[in-house]
Amino acid sequence: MTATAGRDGHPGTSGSPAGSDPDRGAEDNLRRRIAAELIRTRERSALLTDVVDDDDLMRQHSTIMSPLVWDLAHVGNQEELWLVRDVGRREPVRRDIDELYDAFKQPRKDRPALPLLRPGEARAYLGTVRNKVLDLLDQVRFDERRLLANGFAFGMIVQHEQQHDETMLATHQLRQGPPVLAAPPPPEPAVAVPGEVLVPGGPFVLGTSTEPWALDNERPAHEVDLPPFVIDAAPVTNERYLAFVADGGYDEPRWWSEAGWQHRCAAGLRAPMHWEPDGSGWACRRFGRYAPLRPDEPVVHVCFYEAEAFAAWAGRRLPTEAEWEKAARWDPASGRSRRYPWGDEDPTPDRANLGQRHLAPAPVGAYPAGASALGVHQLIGDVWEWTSSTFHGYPGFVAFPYREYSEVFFGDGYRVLRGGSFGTDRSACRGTFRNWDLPIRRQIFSGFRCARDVRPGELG
Ligand code: AVJ
Ligand code: FE
Repeated sequence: MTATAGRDGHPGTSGSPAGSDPDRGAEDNLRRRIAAELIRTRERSALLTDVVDDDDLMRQHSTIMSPLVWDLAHVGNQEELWLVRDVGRREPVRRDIDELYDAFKQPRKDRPALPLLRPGEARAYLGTVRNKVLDLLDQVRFDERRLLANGFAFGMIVQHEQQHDETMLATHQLRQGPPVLAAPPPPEPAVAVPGEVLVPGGPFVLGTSTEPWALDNERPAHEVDLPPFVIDAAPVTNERYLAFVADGGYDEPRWWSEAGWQHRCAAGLRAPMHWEPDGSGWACRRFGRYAPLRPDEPVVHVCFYEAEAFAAWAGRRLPTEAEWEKAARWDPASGRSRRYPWGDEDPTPDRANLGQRHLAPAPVGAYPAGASALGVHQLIGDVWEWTSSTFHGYPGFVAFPYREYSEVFFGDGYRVLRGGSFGTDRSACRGTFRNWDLPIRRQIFSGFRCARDVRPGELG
């Protein structure tokens, strides 16, 4: 959403949060922006579920994914729990279905066997909940509770629905059968992108305490001092990844971590997910269509272990999430951390490949307007980028508003991904946004870029 720019690390320039402004006009403006975001988001959920028939919606396309109709009703149930019941203090619409749509109570593999709402019932349920929400949005006072400050509860629900929309898009990619989704191709490269960028050592501000709709795991802002490092100016492309495959990288245990090699063998990995042998080379299947691999496109559908092995083969490593964020947000001219690589303004179509506007990552060089102050390209959009970091709370972390969003996933089991993919909505990514998944997962739109330490003498 268009929110007041957070200016972390510069107390003197903190924007005044629109929602806490006692002025009625500012509150109405926030209401209008929230309603527009809710409606825009629901259009996406509808598109993703209207393009297939009822049987297809009820079916499980992969045991690691939910039936699409589960995601749909779950989105409505979260909206009911947080906005109708908690924020609006209204009577439950369907208390009887809470358990069915509780992700912690229902393992994914069991979801198709549950007595789920049929597609027509699910759509009607979402409509009933949404009408109540739009009604209560008109009456809500944003200064009443912390949960409502700057419209946070609504922003959290918008981001939740958009995250499930991205998950539904990944389910579409796993679906068998003819294509049902279409979009224009991403833009062509407009500039040549250098190989690597040097990021000077020194402190910078990581995370945020001011971004109005930032989730709990992005908070609080805190200073981190990093030694200098070098990071790829663009995500690793199919061309570079193909060289690793062709060099026998998948058959050489020395490039893989112990856990990575074990997984490579158990899962029989030979190439990224959705790559298919094509004569002597490879093609890829994307939303039901076959296409040759485009060399200058970021590689997508690799797991953390594959990213880690490529980096070792290339004589590099994955960046930590702090390194990724410094490359993305740190502005050497001001010393300040910006909301996005290009500055504090919200994403626009010329800055980043987001929101399912295109159904593929864009070739390297297609988004010069999205480059960071240091000249690092395509950090936001295209592909989620694996980092070497495990998922933990920042110093001073406080779960808000519920432990189950982030805190229960803290630990060494998950790896952090940054930046968002072509399937991520602009409301659900920013310079501070943290995604996480198991290191074996690759049905998500995941790629990576490499980093390395500075070589002796390189700093001049
Ligand atoms: C942040 C993408 C890992 O999909 O599991 C959705 C988001 N949390 N419903 C997920 C989420 C609750 C979450 N990720
Ligand atoms: Fe959810």
